[in-house]
Amino acid sequence: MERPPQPPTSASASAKVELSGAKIIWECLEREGVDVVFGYPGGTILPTYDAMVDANVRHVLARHEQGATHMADGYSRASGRTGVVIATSGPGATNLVTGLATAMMDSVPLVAITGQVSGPLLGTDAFQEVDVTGVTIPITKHNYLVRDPRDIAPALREAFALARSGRPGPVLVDITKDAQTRTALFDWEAAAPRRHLRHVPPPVPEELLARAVAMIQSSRRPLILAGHGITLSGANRALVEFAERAGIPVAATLLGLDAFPPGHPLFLGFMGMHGSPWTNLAIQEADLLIALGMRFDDRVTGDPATFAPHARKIHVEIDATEVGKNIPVDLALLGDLKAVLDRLVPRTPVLETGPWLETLDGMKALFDSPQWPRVRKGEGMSPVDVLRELQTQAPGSVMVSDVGQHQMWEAQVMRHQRPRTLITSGGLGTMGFALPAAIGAKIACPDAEVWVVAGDGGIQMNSQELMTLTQEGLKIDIAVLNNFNLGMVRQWQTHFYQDRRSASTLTISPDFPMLARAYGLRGALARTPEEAAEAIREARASATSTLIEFQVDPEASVYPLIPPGARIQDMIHEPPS
Ligand SMILES: Cc1ncc(C[n+]2csc(CCOP(=O)(O)OP(=O)(O)O)c2C)c(N)n1
Repeated sequence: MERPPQPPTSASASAKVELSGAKIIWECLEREGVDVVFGYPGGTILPTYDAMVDANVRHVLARHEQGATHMADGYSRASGRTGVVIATSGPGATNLVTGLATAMMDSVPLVAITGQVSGPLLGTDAFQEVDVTGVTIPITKHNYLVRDPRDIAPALREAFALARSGRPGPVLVDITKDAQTRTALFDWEAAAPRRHLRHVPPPVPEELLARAVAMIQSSRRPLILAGHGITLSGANRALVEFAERAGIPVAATLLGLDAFPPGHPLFLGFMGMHGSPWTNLAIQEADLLIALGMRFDDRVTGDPATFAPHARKIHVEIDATEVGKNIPVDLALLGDLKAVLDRLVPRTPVLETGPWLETLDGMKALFDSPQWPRVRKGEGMSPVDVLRELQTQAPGSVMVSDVGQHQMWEAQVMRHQRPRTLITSGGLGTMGFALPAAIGAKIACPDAEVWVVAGDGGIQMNSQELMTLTQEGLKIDIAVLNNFNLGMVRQWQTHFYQDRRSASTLTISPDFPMLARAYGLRGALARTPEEAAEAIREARASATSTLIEFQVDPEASVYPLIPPGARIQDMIHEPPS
């Protein structure tokens, strides 16, 4: 959430002044260009909240620290800036855990600032003491425990630099209460970060680029696998140039779906467990995979031993630890994706991929139709039809989806026209993510039309943030696909547990439209396609945010489905008979 470098604030740029640690925190945030933070106060962070009164930063008071973290995350994903979340010690800090893990898995730059009990109390099991740096080591890029006000500025500056450098991610800075109240000489210049420079790999050697070019040159059936790294590095345009120049088709991961224009003739679409069959079969037929900013996770590969058996693999990746982790590769180009592509594109040969593209067209024709993706013709409204209607009426919206069947249908049906218009928890699969993330996204992009797509299960996980939405005067519309089930769990029970339903039926839920109204939104109910179309029209026309409950077929399942760990060719196309 950084603005361009700011003019000096209360402490002048060059002068070194004695300030409380709390004031130093806000000085640093302002100088980092932060204009909004998401948070929730409490005892050990009170000095910082007190100093906030004089700071020039918007604070969004969430209703739960998890919500605040997802808001900062959504803000970052929608804008490319670093999100900031603030919480108190103990339960406030532990409530950040799911949000930090979500951001870590999806490489989202965040800075979390937590209050901690005063230095003399550390290790005494003091009231609301928890070792949050210990708790968050595996789910942050780095974290700090700051006990001395002199260390606040260096820690925060380094935290911002680390969060956005190399592979982005969350960084937590835990600051004791007495470090916030004591004073120190604030010296912005002297606090400049140095360590983060280690995280940027050196430029790719020319000879490795030449090897990549040779591999591309000799390929007849090349395929690009586009991941989240494309958008994170701003390589969207470079990707289009690369694909067009060489005539290489592009498949996308869930988080790569908005990385490449969906209507482009070279776009093959969604790969992986619920990806389109032709995209997955293309992977199995390819003789060269060029993986760009993606990490071959298990939802993409299925059984790694049988994944892309005929393909040599080039992996362009900024994080060396990802290379060869899940799938062995033949060549790794380590570095910022845009920097690598900018050098690779002019060297890329023009390939004769016509026959390969014709083969792919043939494969696509076998499956693709206006009815794809298929859901059973069952009781009630088809969830896919609801999303098609949303696509027709609100193309180009920022779609923020939760986790479950609706997330997969959203990915299959909606066309994400521009980078940063699909926001979803891909790696951690965090239910309850969408509503707060949408609040952050809307604050980042106030002129965008923003939609939440959630299930009846997930919307209940952070529904308290409906209050934050109204409090901030935001216009966000919410589509709850109510299938009266934890649908994805029910679907797995159907396929993998002989349809024995265990704790997957939501026998009782709140009256969703009434719940929306209780929080100051409009509420609407749609049970038929006609009602759905009308409800979407009315929601878009209204200045007030609307939550629409779409009651959909409880038994609809997402197809295709590659069973976890199975071979791509074992994909299931329809319900068990
Ligand atoms: C926090 C969390 N808890 C549990 C899960 C496991 N899980 C994945 S999908 C799902 C069901 C989601 O149900 P709902 O929100 O109604 O969406 P639907 O699948 O019906 O579209 C569950 C419980 C999860 N992903 N996240």
